[in-house]
Amino acid sequence: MIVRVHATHATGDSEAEMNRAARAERPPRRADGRGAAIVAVGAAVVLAATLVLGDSVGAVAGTGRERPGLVATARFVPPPPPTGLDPNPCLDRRKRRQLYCPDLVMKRPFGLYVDTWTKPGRVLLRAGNSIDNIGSGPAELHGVRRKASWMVAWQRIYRRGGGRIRVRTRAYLYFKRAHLGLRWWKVWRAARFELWRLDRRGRATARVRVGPKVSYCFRDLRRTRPWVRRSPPAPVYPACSTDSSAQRVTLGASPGWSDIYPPTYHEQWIDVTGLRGCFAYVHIADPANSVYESNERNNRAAVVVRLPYRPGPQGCPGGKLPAPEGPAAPEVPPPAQPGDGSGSGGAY
Ligand SMILES: [Ca+2]
Ligand SMILES: [Ca+2]
Repeated sequence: MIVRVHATHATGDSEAEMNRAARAERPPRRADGRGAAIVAVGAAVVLAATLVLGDSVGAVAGTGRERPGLVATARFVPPPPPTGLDPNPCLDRRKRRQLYCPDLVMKRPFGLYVDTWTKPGRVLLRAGNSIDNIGSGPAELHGVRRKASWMVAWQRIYRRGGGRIRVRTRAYLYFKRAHLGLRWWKVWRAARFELWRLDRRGRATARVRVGPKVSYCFRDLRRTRPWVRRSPPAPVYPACSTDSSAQRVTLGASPGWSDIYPPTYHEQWIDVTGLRGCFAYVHIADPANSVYESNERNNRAAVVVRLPYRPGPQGCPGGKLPAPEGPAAPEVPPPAQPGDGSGSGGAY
């Protein structure tokens, strides 16, 4: 399968950054138990540093205890890989007949422009994105607080006969600092920006850069496809929560509605410094498969750009991306492992 990229002239918390933070913050394991002492000292240092900076801490690493109304501001450590995953019932012919399943798609990146001031010395190519739900049911995630900055989330899928089911996907909600200088409860790894180099025939040959932004708050911002069946006339999922004391948060995107992020928003860019030639600028919805959908292979959209970027005709062949990698999550749940973030006080 080839995904055609529209030749045209034409939204941070990267996973790499998270992983670096995790490596930096994880204390070395000691057989003599000194690791625990390091954790305690580290937690005290984080708490002190944060208080000095005027921010607040909701949970001290290692205690697992929350203080309502306060929020961790230290660099966070990602949760362990989720275990106990359910299979995707929306890809099961028999089961999906009983369900209203979501189907996320990504609009083509829009509003591209060069930004040389956000990161002095670097060239950022910004673009807006829009995550749309064209399925028959909402993409709804219900998070339950486990750590200061994290919630484990379950997906709710509504039954055609009434009621709903709950499935464990790879979803986590993250209390992320973003636009307006506020923290928002967002879906971690809800989308990803990628830049692919194109050959002379317009075929994508290598992924050369990724953008920093991966967290988005699902919401009903605009009803862009009112013709979609079961599209509610009014928003069901309003603006995302900034409540630092929230213990439960529900995020979602209704059928026919879009969650839209302008190119000016926080981390809506890919660093294209030093690159020349033709590339596909790709936006991917739900790259980690946090949301089970009726179609997992239509989540990408792209435009072709020539770098250094200038608006107008790009003079590049239409791009062809390699086939999607398929569902990001295995359809058969992996065996359970200790340390699952869905348990109480997951170890991170
Ligand atoms: Ca989809
Ligand atoms: Ca998905």
